[in-house]
Amino acid sequence: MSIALSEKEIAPLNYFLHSYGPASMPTLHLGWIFASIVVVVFLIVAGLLAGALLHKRPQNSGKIDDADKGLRWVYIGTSISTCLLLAMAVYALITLNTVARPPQAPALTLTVTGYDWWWKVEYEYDDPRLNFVTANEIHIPVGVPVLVKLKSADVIHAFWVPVLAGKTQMIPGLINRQWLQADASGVYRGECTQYCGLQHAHMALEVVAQNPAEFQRWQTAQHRRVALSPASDAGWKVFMEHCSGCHSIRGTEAIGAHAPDLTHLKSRSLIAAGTLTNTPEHRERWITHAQEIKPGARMPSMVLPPAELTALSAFLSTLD
Ligand code: HEC
Ligand SMILES: [Cu+2]
Repeated sequence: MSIALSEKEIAPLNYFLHSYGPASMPTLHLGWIFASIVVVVFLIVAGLLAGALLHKRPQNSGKIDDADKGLRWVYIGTSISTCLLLAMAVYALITLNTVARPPQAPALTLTVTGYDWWWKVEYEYDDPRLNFVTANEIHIPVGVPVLVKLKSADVIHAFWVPVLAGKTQMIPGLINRQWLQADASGVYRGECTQYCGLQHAHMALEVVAQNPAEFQRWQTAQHRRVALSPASDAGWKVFMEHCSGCHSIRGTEAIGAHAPDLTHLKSRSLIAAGTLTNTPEHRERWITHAQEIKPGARMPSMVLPPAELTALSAFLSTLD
């Protein structure tokens, strides 16, 4: 039920056929066992019904014994289905308990906050100087549990990476918890699964599970601060003027807090929560046509003179 993936391969989404970790495997089994029981029960009931319809009822002898015989089957049938339902309830509760907590202490804790319509991802460390923020793309080391604290900045969202774990709501004012673990490296797609407004369908995320060395390399790159030459950089000036009110770049004066952090924008493979691949052309199109690409998104389409757009685009390409 889990096929080996290469580092960059995207895992199949079908969570009824695939599971890539211990937070989702027990529910996959539960789903199949329940589905099988339901089918068997249906076949038995349908068979009995067909039998009753086709069977010619014998002349009623009027004997009290015959009625008793019929009642006996009612008792037997009721007892069997009651026991079966109880067993299913116990199995469901055991499964819930199994997936509620990770089998070992989480190797990493991160906070994911849902916004209309993107995800903020915060990595926190004992030394707060190492903390960093990214968006829409979560990197985790393979084979270890990761605890995800879930928050919302506006309405109710829900965090779901189907082949890694069940879904959990993100409720304003509450911090919910969810753990996930990927047992194969690769890319796992997630979606918001609580209707949250116009662009709910364009609120995807990617979980990138990497072997420890790869993950370490990514983490070190995220810790790095951006080296800027602000005075001379025309693109940086455009950014400060038009973008820094919403977007931040760590270690600079751009500290806008209600839009994706762009410190290492180029390290992400998609932009606008899975809407476009992260190429220079798409970044430019997004800046000038955000409202056509994702109508209602909390970023306006920006009208910039061509020279400014070129400078800005060159500047964004340095954010790796
Ligand atoms: C009014 C606030 C606001 C302004 C001003 C703004 N943005 Fe945005 N930007 C956002 C929001 C909100 C998103 C997330 C949209 C979404 O995915 O739904 C976003 C997304 C982006 C993304 C995609 C990031 C990712 O990882 O998905 C890029 C790149 C970007 N903006 C660049 C810019 C640039 C460059 C400017 C200035 C020319 C700018 N933005 C101005 C609010 C803003
Ligand atoms: Cu949603």
